[in-house]
Amino acid sequence: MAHLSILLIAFFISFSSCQQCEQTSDVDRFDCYPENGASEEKCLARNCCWRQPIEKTNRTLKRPTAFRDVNVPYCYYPKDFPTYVLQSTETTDFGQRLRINRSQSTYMPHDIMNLTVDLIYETAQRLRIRIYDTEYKRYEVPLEVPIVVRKVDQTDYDVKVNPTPFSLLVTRKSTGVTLFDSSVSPLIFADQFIKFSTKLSSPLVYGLGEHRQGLVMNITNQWKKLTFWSRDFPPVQNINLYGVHPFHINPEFLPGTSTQFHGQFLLNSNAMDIDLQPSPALTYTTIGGIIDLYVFTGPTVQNVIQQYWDVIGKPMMPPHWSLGFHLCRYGYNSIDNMIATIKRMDAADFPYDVQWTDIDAMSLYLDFTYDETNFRGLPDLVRILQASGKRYVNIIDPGISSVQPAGTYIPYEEGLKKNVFMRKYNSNELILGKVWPGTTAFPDFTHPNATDWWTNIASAFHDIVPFDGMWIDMNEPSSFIDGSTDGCTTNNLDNPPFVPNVLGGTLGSKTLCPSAQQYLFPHYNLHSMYGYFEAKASNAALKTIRNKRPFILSRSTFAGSGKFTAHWTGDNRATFDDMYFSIPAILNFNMFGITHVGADICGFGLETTEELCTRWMQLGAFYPFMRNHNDLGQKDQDPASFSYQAQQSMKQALLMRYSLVPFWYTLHHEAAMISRTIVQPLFFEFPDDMDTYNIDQQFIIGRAILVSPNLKMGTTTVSAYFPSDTWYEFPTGTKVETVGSFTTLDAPLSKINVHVRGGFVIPMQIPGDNLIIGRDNPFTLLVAQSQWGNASGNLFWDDGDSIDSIETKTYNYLEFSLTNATLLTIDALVANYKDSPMRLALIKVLGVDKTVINVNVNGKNYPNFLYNVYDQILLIYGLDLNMITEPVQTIQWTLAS
Ligand code: MIG
Repeated sequence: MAHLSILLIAFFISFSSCQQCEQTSDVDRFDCYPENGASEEKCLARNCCWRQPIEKTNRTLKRPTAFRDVNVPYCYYPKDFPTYVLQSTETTDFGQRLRINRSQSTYMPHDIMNLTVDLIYETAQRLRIRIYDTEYKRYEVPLEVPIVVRKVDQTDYDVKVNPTPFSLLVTRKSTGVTLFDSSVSPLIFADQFIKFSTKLSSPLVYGLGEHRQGLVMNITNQWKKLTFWSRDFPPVQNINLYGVHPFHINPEFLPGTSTQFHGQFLLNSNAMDIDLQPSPALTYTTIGGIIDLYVFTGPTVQNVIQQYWDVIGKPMMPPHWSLGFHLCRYGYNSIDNMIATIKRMDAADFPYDVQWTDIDAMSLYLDFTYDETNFRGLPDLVRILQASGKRYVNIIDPGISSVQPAGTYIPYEEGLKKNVFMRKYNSNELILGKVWPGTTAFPDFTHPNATDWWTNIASAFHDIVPFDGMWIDMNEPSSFIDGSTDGCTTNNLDNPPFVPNVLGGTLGSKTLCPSAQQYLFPHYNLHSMYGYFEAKASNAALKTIRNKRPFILSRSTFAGSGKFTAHWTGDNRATFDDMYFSIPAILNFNMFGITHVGADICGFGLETTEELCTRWMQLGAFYPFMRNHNDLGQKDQDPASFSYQAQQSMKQALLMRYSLVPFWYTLHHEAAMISRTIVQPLFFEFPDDMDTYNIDQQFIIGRAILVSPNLKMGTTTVSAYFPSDTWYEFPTGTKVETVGSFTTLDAPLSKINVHVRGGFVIPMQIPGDNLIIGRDNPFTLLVAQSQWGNASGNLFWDDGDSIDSIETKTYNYLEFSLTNATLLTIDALVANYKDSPMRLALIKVLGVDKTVINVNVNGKNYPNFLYNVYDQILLIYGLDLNMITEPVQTIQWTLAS
């Protein structure tokens, strides 16, 4: 009987909401049953619509299956699905405060019936929408974001509130384009289930990391689910990975106008799914916190990035030495192997700056120890390296062994005393996991004592092994077991009513129980920020210990981590495919404000080949962060381990990198000061060229250097796209003839194709064996003329690793400008750093289409120049100009008429 009445009710509901289920197109269905095992009964029990897709499609349709496949949902929200209605509107200093409520609850437990919506008009280009429980304070992400109490008068956006059912519409004032529109699906706000959607303005979406995927998510014909919950797993597609960055960029294509861009950032650290569908639309489903959504109106893509970084913080300025080549591997296994590697690198004359060690150099995998048997003499070796201008970085994992004999392991014992370890739910006992050293406790880096404790134990080790930077691995945090040595509880933190599509199916998969206690909030909320807080503490520790600009490399990151750390893309493999995926990854991390980023060159897992490693060293020479790293058990892959011929190709790429370090360093300064990406996709610079939107096998460094690596095994050409502009080959300087299309370039194994864009002056330096040795080497300028005969550039230079050189203005800042195709000026706008001679030895001017008949330097005739009529290159050599003694210097030449 009861059974029958349930069926009748279900029938009645589906019948009565028939019209509400009408839909002209499948793509506008918003999934009401994303979990496994959807069925008609379960769907109807949620008051949702259950229908076969209407469109005949050759896609696999979403049927109830054992795994979550992503496609047209059978189960979707009817138009009248109960949701919130507007109760009141109040004008406030920051904008508007709305009260909304709902009278009917949903299928999720603990709906929050009364919500407050704050519309904060923070800047003319930045709107913040906060939706939260009117009565009880909920968890909010402990990220320091700007607090705006007074609205701006003029905004580039308009906000409209729809009262019943409640929804928000944000449009761009100038064009009317939709920037946010939540009317497409009902808002659900339950204690552990928050879901809302927005219409997108185009089906091209960028960002939403960390995931392994191509640069553009084109959802024209695609449903896509992205999951956010930091996770240690070798990067593969369609799973949650090490970091969490719920930020995306969406271009707005309007016929007859230049492309504009907007972005959104959901400030939420709980486990989350973001679904994309062809309408085009985006759905956020998060299981905690509040809705704290930023809308950035650009209108250029770099404006969107600036507006995002204004919220999360700008990237750190890295030390100069960290721009050099880094060499690492897991499994030197002994100091002898490591010394052998260093020696062959030096003997083969590779420029290189930083030597690393992995966990095999630890004693029993204990943090802040070294193996005094197999790595006997490590402290001396580090000092020897440092004496020759090299640096040393070692690895630290967060798990602190809790099972060492009493009195033998200070990091643990001090940590206990200072109360810094995470605890079990509702208990004073530590929560323990298992990592390399066996059973471990996990520091809670949000604890007020944690940074001091971390600094002290790192400092004590630094007294023994004077490391220069810290590599923080395994900080998702990763554990070899699920939950803890005692499993997890059955409470609603460990077993929420809805679990996003996380790898392993549960939140505690290969990490700690979400119910674990941290000082600020339960791990349930802070899990994805573990690496963020560890990076913050490590950055502070290094500042204290070395009193120099810190270098941290973190695997797990969250929005804002770039303030503290560099990043690498984790455990990739030695395949050509992995090499390709590194490009969208470094471009994405630049958008996320973690500009100092690279992938393990030559591949971490699997055995590399000479061809792959050569190609990858060539590509990696143009990553912001360049490190060759290898897994335990794989054969050596340092450049010196290959054939003489391969070495020459790798060396060529390294010399290209080292010669460009002044340019890189200046880009980092710009990133840190004015929020610009260091490397960027082509469409950032050529937004009106539709051919650029899908390009992710090439990228641009700064605004000026186009890198077109050969990513295909066994090939000797590459198909490269040259946006319509002037391009010159680097370093030769010859002009590219065909632009505005794909061109086939020669790309034998000995060559990586790199081109300089007309209109830019690139500051360069003659490379030394490492960046310390080469620091005072002469500079050179590469002047790439635009078609109008002008070019500009700049150079930031300081001592390379002071903490406060920017604040104290102890730096030099030069501007270069070419005008009239004949006059180059060097303007030392700031010249406060005098410890290093900034001698200019050579100027190379590209695109000089008339014979040069004489050259003048600072008003005096200068005889040392060569004009190459065939390649149209002017070389002014043998200079010895001190670029910072005079405020302005001029180099002028006369062209034959
Ligand atoms: O469980 O320290 O991503 O770079 O070599 C593996 C050993 C732990 C993972 C890192 C990798 C590192 C490795 N680590």
